Amino acid sequence: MALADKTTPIPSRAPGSGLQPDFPILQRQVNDHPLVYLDNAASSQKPESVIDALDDYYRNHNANVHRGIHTLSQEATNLYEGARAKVARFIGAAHSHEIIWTRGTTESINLVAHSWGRKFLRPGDQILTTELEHHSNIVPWQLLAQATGAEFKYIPLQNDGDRLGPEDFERMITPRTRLIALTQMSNVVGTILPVKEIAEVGHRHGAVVLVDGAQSVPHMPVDVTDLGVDFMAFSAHKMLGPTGIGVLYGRTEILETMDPYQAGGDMISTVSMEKSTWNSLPYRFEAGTPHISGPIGLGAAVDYLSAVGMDAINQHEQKLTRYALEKLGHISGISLYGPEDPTTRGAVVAFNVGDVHPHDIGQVLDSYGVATRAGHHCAQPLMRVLGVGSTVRASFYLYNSEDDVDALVDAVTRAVSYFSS
Ligand code: 7TS
Repeated sequence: MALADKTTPIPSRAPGSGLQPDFPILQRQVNDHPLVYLDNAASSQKPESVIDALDDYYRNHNANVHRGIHTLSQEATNLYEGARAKVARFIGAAHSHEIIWTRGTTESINLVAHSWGRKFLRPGDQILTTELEHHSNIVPWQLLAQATGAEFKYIPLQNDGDRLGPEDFERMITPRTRLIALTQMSNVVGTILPVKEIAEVGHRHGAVVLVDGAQSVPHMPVDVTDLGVDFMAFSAHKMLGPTGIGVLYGRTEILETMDPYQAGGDMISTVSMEKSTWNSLPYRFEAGTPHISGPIGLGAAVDYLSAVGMDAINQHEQKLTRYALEKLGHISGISLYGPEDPTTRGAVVAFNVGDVHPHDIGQVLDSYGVATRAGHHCAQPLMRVLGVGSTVRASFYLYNSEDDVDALVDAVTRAVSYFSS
């Protein structure tokens, strides 16, 4: 059976430039320069092993899952469900059925807003979030509040370096707070929030706790059971996996109480023209033919990340972030945002230089092959706290090295001299 277990083990290696040969795209030239890919918070690159897993599925095992008794369908099902078990282990979930496949973080959060929120929230109930969030962890709750009469509340930031803690949630929580929705790591300033302590506050007051793990799960060890959270949402494409697939982790006891998200095939147990009943977990939330190759690719990504080791990845990224903050800090006129202590932030560095527009900086960086992102990063409330409309953002991953940081600093220095001349 378990075809998934036949995948070739990936030899363990240290993070850094030594991994770059595993990523075909990193061999590219961009604008006559070697590509320096520093837009990992938006999406990561894919190793050969992930590309191979997708290729192998379509070449050798392609069929619909859960419904055929023929060999291909059984192989596809084994690969697909094997990936669910891998992801469950990767995040410390107690059961595979607590892993629900979605299109990504955004859909995972919308699923909870729809299937849990619309069923359980009443007028006057409260949803509590923070000013640090990505739009995906703000707008679904605003819509839910409008639909149910619940109140949308958030913890404001005093400044961009604020590391919100349990005491901030303790101050804002009330007996009517039904949900706390917070990020584990900011996609703009990198702030890491102490989710375990915050979840403890939420639960003591009877609230359900949802964590946006889009930036944390790819970059640090995350154990949902140890953290004690009720929901965790994340996206495969930010952790070496394919686009179009993501995860909603949910605690069994809560998932069991929720209504389906979408209706159709696979999510039902019985259907008559009068009434339908729902399938067991996780299929109740997975209507229709799923994205079969997506989880298989994510499973291969999890194998790769595990072989390198999440602790090693996290330490490597902290080292790069410290180095980048120090070197960028020497550029005259630069404003760096976020916590100063690199141990309390992820590998994301947002900055502006004087009053040069971030898009202009980003374009010059691209002309040197350095890929960053410029914009509001889907975090407009946080931009207001920073007092800007947008920033440049460099974000690192396991295959980046100090040489990449040097290339960034060099290109920013050239951009600054270009715009000040
Ligand atoms: N939450 C956080 C913290 C994110 O960083 C993102 C994507 C999302 C949610 C949404 O994830 P999706 O996969 O559903 O789109 N962040 C970014 C970014 O920072 N730049 O591009 C996408």
